[in-house]
Amino acid sequence: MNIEVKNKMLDAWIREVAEMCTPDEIYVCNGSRKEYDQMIQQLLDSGIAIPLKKRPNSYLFRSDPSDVARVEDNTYISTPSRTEAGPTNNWIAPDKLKKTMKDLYEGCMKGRTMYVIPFSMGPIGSPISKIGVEISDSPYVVVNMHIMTRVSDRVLELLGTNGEFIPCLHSIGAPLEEGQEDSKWPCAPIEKKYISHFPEENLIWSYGSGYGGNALLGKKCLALRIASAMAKREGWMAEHMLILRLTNPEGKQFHIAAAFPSACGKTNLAMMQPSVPGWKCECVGDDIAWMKIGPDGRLYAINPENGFFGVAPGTSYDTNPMAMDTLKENVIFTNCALTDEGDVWWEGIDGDPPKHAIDWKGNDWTPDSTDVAAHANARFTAPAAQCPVICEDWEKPEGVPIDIFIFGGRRSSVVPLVTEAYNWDHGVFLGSTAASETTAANIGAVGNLRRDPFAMKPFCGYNMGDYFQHWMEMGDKLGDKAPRCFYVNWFRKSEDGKFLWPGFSDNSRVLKWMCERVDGKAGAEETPIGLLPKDGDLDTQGLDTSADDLKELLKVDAEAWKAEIPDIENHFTTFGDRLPDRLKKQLEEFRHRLG
Ligand code: TSX
Ligand code: MN
Repeated sequence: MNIEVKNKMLDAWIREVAEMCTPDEIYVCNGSRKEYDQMIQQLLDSGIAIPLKKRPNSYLFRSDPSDVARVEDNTYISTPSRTEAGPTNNWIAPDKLKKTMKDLYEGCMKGRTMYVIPFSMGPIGSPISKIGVEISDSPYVVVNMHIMTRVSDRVLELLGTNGEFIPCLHSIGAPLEEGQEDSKWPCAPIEKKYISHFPEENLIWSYGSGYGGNALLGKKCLALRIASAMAKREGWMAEHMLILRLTNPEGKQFHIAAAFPSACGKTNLAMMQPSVPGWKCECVGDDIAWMKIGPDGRLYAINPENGFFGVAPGTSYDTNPMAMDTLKENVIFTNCALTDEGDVWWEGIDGDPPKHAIDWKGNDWTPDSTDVAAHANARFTAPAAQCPVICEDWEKPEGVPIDIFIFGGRRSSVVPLVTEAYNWDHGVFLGSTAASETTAANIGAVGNLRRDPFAMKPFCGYNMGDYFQHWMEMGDKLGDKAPRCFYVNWFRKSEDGKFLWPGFSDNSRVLKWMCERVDGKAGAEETPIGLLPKDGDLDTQGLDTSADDLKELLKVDAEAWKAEIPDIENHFTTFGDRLPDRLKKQLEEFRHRLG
């Protein structure tokens, strides 16, 4: 071990893990630039990292083709009873799961270095931040954690001798026998992959995968699954939400937190630049919001992350110019294609495809190839501070005051461009029934409706019925200081299959209406589904959408909504007696309004 660890719990845990996993060496990280450079050099020397000539200090990694995404079927919320995990989570009893995983962890770091990574989720020392320590045998995890979290020796100082931290144990599950040659992306087969959470003891155990949310345990595992369970117990919120600041021409600021399921362009919205003259938009975060009620009774949000771990395919100067400018240097790319000029490439990036490239599997690729060049879940890992429109207050320890919650989904029909909830309970109803049609990018048949309440289905660390109740109780505490709730759908299509709304920068028109609603300046019309902008309420100046298309975008078809009720009922039934009565009441009132 390279340093002496003063925190007693941490020191004991490191020794215990080392005894179980039997690594060749132990290295405690300090988060320095020098450490990052050394780790990268080691990854370059072993041929695992590929330097990119076109982007300073940027590297491409290729994962094993079997290890390309989060493994939801192997993800567990291990509470004493199955009911505490609820119907949306896989469950194995803690004793049984720990026994299985201890057998896997036995000797699993043989031939490797065990890295101890102390990190802070949120600005170091912020009252809303939490400290975690990840133990991992993957140097790829170390460099990604450097970007995505605040890895620092200051975290160890802050911990002192008795401070608390969230232990996150990770192994790729590929011990090296003496003389055995290592592969470029060692990992375990799918049946040995486990992403386990023990919310009762704030503990994370991950085994067998080196990819993304399976391995960078500060993100989905700590900041969402474990944090959501802590938030429930402690009276705050850990949400799968982007955070942005809108400033109107008079200089008034509005802070928005928005939850969307995958394939809705959350990162694009987080960095969106308004088309409405005089309005300014800045990014606070693109994925996770931790929110606490402040001394003034309002809800304050921080982004617990330090970087963006974004989907590369589809990202371009057209869809997200601010992300493209974030990616110019100091970036880790995973499973993108490599061009002959030494740059990365992916489907949907600007310009013509290269005549030749190396695809994400390391094979030759040309535009005639039947396979994609970049994997659909190829990623960039980039420092948030590099985003040209990062909000100057993004690291403010007390966070930013949230005025507006947005829920949404991807629907080709039925759901209008925007709806405002009548009140908090109605807003919780909209969040709890959020749904997206599946696209080619996510698994399952294309066009199926998938409910993803609050975009938290894969990320809620306890019974989702109780989570809905927690939302209700937060509303009670916030009272008239609660954020206003809205539901959006950028993806409604015309009968001939064309997107009705231009989206992207023009979404600022919808956000402007929301801000003006908060300010009491914009009108709205009562409909059975909620409040909608009526003629003239939405700023459509300079927009070339036809009046007919605008009408179609804001149409409420009561019959089509009535046809959705059985699916909502089914969805609610899955939560059994954990479904809050206040949501049952919302459904009854909705039914009644539809007539
Ligand atoms: O991210 C998207 N947003 C949010 C942007 C701030 N996307 C991409 C989704 C995949 C991740 C969108 N796609 C959006 C959107 O608002 N809207 C659409 C649908 C659409 C696609 C292309 C066009 C228009 C709408 N193009 C033209 O009309 C030229
Ligand atoms: Mn996410």
